[in-house]
Amino acid sequence: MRILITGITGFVGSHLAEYILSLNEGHEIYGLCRWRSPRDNLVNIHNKVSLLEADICDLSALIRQIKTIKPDIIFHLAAQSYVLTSFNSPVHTLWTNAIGTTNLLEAVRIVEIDPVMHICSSSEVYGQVTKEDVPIKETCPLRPASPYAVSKVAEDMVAYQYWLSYGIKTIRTRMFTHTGPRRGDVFVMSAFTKQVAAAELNLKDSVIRVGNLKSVRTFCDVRDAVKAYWILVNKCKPGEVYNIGGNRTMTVGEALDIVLSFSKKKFEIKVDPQLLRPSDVTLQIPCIDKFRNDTGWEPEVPLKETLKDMLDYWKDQLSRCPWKALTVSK
Ligand code: A2R
Repeated sequence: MRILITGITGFVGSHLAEYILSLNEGHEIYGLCRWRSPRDNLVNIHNKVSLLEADICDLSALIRQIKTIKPDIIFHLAAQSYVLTSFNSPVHTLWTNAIGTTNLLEAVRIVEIDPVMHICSSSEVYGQVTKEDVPIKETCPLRPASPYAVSKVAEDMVAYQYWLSYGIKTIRTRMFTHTGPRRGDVFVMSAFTKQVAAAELNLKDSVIRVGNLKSVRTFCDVRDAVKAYWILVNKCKPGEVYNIGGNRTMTVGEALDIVLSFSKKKFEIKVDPQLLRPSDVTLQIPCIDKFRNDTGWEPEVPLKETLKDMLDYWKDQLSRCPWKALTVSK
């Protein structure tokens, strides 16, 4: 099958491409990227995937590449993916996630192909839920609490509307917290593991900068997440929406304690006001019964293993490129 992954150079896209290749089923993988997209995440598979250039904000570029590839399956992962940045760049976030998704759907409609399309919405669409809403079902009201969340509501709804109006076979996921090696270092567990790795390599002091440690999250490993996405396009019905997430619920502070237990160093924990969101979503516990019942998927990777792999990833990155300890990049 011909498979297109938008956002293939990102965190999830690169793991998804690796997973599909590991199945050895002979699928052809195409990825959309921009001319300056970093290729580092594809280092293990760069000669096994075909990269084509298209910014999802450019409809004509999308039409050109969709015509060339004619994919059977599209995983739409390209996005401005960081909630805090969305407060600084709301228009860019809405443009990329809402208009970019509409462009992709339009390109599929205009080129007249009939792929199964996975549309990556987000648990952020539920916003600040009440205790009665937890665990969060797909029927929970949408109360988006950031420009990112609003952009994902739009992405989610436009995908549904293209199914209703044109029969374009979209299936939406609302993935809860997922993490793993290669996660951008602005994301909480990646930021923590990077700081611990840098201190262990004596590249920085033993201070961990943190945001809100009281937020409750249910963690899922990215390698479980991409398996879920693959099962989704193969087993689920178009028009559906699914919550997907892990099964280990704890505060961000408790997850930090696990990371610190890997190290013999003593760390000082310092709250950085810049890491606190203007309106924080603090209670993200999913009900994944619908997806579990429809597919049989279960998260498998233990959180301890995920966090250890992230620490090892950062140790490897920082020992090869020590200057990365000085910067926070995405
Ligand atoms: O920014 P780049 O050039 O490095 O590429 C990123 C891509 N992307 C775009 N691609 C084409 N046109 C655009 N205008 C555009 N803006 C961003 O999306 C990168 O390859 C990918 C995002 O990667 P990450 O930030 O690592 O996100 P992650 O965690 O892989 O998220 C995947 C999906 C997204 O829909 C999130 O909103 C959702 O999962 O949580």
